[in-house]
Amino acid sequence: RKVNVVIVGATGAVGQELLNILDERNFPINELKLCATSRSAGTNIQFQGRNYIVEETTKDSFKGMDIALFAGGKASLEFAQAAVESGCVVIDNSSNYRMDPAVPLVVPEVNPEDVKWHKGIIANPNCSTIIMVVALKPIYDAAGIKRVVVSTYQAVSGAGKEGIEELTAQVKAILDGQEYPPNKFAHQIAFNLIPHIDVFQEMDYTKEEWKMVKETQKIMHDEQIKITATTVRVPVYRSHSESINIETERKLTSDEAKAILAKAPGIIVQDDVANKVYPMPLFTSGKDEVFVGRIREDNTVDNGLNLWVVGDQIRKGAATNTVQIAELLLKYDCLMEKK
Ligand code: 2RA
Repeated sequence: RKVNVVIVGATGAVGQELLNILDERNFPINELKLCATSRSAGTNIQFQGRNYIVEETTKDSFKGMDIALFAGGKASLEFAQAAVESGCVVIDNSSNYRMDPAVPLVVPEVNPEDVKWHKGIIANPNCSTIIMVVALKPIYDAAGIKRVVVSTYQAVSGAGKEGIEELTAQVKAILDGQEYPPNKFAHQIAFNLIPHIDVFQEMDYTKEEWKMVKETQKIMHDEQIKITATTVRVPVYRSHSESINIETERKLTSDEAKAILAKAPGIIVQDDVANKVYPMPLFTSGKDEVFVGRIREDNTVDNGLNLWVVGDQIRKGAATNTVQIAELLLKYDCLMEKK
């Protein structure tokens, strides 16, 4: 079956990647519509040899469409309900609906079946959460998880185009002996790292840190997992990295963990320290898998493991995960009646 797809936010980084992934995965599109804010309306975009003119998103943009892919931001607050009323299933990359109990929050390698109970909106989790849960799930299934301590090393592209531009311009300016005051980031990001992503909230944790806690518990259907996170912006263009310490219910040796992770969907194990093989953001960018290495036992607790996990946050952390959810809608035949 071929379906009618509308992308809201088609001109941004995630929107562009959504188009690449729909094309690469040969998603069965009948009609495609590209929408964005009035500022980007009129932009020409090529897709599969055809030219598309980006339209301004309105409440009528969803008539006759089956699936709406929202690239992120505030648009879903304004338009998701109109899309659902038109009989169009929304897959939303923003944080607007993620913690709504009536909205499934889905990572296809972890909780694919949650797609089945959607009532029109399905939320795509935060990028650093997606990358972490893909690696946690096979460990959880094999040995249970009591506690997770995670520190992230997040690329500047997680903060959008301005993040990339600020790093480039600041590096150049500083090498030329010039000043380049921070704008997108709270402090200089060139030759630095910043332990602060998004706003500070309760207990002095950032919103990004709370997302990793709460979204993980919702996706894994387990509010008992204890998670504590420190999220850090680093001067890397693309791919988020995460140092993850896991306390399991039952003992897993590092060899067992390696074997389990190597068989798990969506994961590539890169772990050969004798040959200096481990995942690095420079080499995971542009890929859809989550890369896991430095797999070792934590000998300070009874059942402890350390993992180093890296993934392209614009692909698996956003666009690829969104398109995989759309594929599940077709697989489980759970689109809505068009109105
Ligand atoms: C970041 N998690 O890297 C965000 C993007 N969603 O800033």
